[in-house]
Amino acid sequence: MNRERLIKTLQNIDVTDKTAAELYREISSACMDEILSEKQKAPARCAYYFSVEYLMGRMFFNNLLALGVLDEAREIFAAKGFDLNTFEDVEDAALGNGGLGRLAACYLDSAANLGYPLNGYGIRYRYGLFRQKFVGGEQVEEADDWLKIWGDPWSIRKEREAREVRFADMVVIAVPYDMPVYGKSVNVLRLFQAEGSPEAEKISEYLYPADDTEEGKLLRIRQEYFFSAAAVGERTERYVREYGTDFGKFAESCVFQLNDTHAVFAVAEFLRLLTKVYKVPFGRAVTIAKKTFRYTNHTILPEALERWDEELVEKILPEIAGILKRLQIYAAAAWKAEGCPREEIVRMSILGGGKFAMANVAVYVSERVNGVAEIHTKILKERLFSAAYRHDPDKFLNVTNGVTQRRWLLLCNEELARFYDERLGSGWREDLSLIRSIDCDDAETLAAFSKIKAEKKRQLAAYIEKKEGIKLLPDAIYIAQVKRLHEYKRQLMTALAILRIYFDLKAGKLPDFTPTVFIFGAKAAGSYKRAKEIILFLNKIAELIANDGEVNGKLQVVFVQNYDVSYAEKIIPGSDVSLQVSTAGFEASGTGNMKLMMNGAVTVGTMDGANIEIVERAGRENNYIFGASVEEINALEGKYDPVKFVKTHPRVREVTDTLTDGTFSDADGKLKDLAASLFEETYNRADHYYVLYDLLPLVDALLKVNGEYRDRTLFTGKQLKNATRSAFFSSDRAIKTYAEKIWGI
Ligand code: 26V
Repeated sequence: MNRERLIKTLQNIDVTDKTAAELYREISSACMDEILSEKQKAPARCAYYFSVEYLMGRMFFNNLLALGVLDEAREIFAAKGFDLNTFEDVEDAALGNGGLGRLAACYLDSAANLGYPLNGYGIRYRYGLFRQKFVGGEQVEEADDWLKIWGDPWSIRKEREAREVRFADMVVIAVPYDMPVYGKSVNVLRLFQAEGSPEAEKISEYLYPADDTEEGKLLRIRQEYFFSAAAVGERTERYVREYGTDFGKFAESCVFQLNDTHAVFAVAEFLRLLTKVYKVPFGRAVTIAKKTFRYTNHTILPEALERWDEELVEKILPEIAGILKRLQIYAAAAWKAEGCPREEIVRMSILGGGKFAMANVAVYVSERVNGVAEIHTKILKERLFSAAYRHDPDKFLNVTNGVTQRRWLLLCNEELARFYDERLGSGWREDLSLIRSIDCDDAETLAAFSKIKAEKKRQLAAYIEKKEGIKLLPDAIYIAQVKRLHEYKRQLMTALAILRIYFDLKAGKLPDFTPTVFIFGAKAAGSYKRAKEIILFLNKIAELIANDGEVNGKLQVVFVQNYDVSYAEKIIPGSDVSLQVSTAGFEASGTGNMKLMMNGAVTVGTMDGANIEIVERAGRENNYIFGASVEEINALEGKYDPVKFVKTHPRVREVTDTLTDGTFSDADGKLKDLAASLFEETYNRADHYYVLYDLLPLVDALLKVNGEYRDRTLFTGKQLKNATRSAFFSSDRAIKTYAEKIWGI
């Protein structure tokens, strides 16, 4: 890439009479030309990341930053009378729904920036995660037509590399779209689009189509096999062209990383190609697969662990079903020969109760299996995969997640980046661990940091006013809970805590209360009724408080619409406090917690996921840990009765009563259903996630924050300590660990 040439091209772009979209495409394609001019020699060994989700967000600013032309481009176009910030309206590439997909994007960013050969495989969905609006406080979903206005100048269609993927009832064309990931190396995210017939096109139409019907399940299986088979097909073909059909060196040339179980059909497809097409004996093919695959688990929630009906797979992929059954027989024989107890063999089984256990396939075939935070990996070893762990302990390891500081600090918080530049020079931009040396007790440093936080809060307030038409309270504490909406993440607990504070304020029990704004951002899966009810409840609380002249100068709740990567880039730098309140044991890691820490928010959180490692590094005294630990939660099992619990805890009872006592209008019983989730056995035990049990400790933690915030020096010091101790949570560290300990690249 030739920086001077690119600058010259940018200078020569004429802005007159062009729409923003035209300019966007012109500038982007000038950058693409430079990126693609880079001649790369193919490395001897590559890692491939298999993921159904990539939450890339906006590529424009990220790529200009990576090319080292962002600041100059801003100036060049400003001089022509065009503000590059116009492109803040560009649609996110939201081909994912949460942490799993954003992690994939952070990892691609880090690998390219560190020069590791890591390429991604996935699906080019026609529509990304739905766009969210609120109507009468309820979530309404709209199709995310992400290509409509701005197009996709950051990918190239590779027509000639299209390939066929065969199902029993249809042949689908997988057309690759390559998105270069620019850094020290130029890697590729290759997304396949399904074509060939209207039926075929459905496969890459939507991310996570509802799978509550047989038709929906079949579509999901098709999606998973579609991209896995296209990817494995091209890798094996490429290998055969270079090395022939022996496959003895296959695992030396590539390693396949399974991001959760969504690409586990790649294992079966790999075995199918080797045995059926290239005539490799089954046992030898399994041995090669075992050196090729790696698996990362991202959740222990039983409902999220994929188990596909044998019958369904049989119906559209008979050969694949056959291979998986053969693998079950092969693995069971091996386990038996090695003296595994029967009970353990059952627990590790690939096929059981008429279903394929995709996680068990992944664990069996992978050379390495990892969890995404210390506590999560411990749970994998002791509970979810305990049989496999006993059988093969060396297979398991932890790699705590990380986030890229290029997007989550340099791009979204230029002010903080400059603060580090002024004190450390620019070396920290390459080696984030250098920020640890900032003196957090120095008065001038604290004042400078405090000014930055205030400025980011002001920017956030302006953004929310523009987007939502809501003015945030000025000079308030900004507390953010931004993440997927799920019962285990306990947004409902925060809602009840806010009501508790609201009642106490009204009763005059909190005379010194510093004005506080709670900012929520979350999408609820379209079919997840309860999650949608929680959104509605929070919106009703927001309205109740906003209309109450007694408290609306002290307390405010804002639930922003359509939370996405770009919204996160505003909320995260502008928040004082990060809410990470999942039931201990349920949040595998969390990554929003890391982004908020990196931007100097203190954590109000439970001892769950990466929160544990965050407070270990930032100091428990600089954060607000509350609630039951994993051990306490385990000990409560079978003993906790929320109905009895509220009888002895009137301060809890008072707020849960609002769900049923007419405080809020609830003609269709949506809030009543939330009460049922807490007090009745429905699809889960009553209060399955211990919302009521941890509620008052959360209120106490929030009030402690509120009190300590008044000592501005003390509180700013805590924030700065969090920011400057966040280097461990860089995805650069995580990717180095994957490269060294898992991939060998
Ligand atoms: C998926 C589903 C789909 C069916 C309904 C319930 C449900 C619940 C959870 C999930 C999540 C699947 C995997 C996932 O996104 N895990 C997230 O991965 C992040 C990156 O490792 C991690 O930080 C989050 O803690 C973890 O939830």
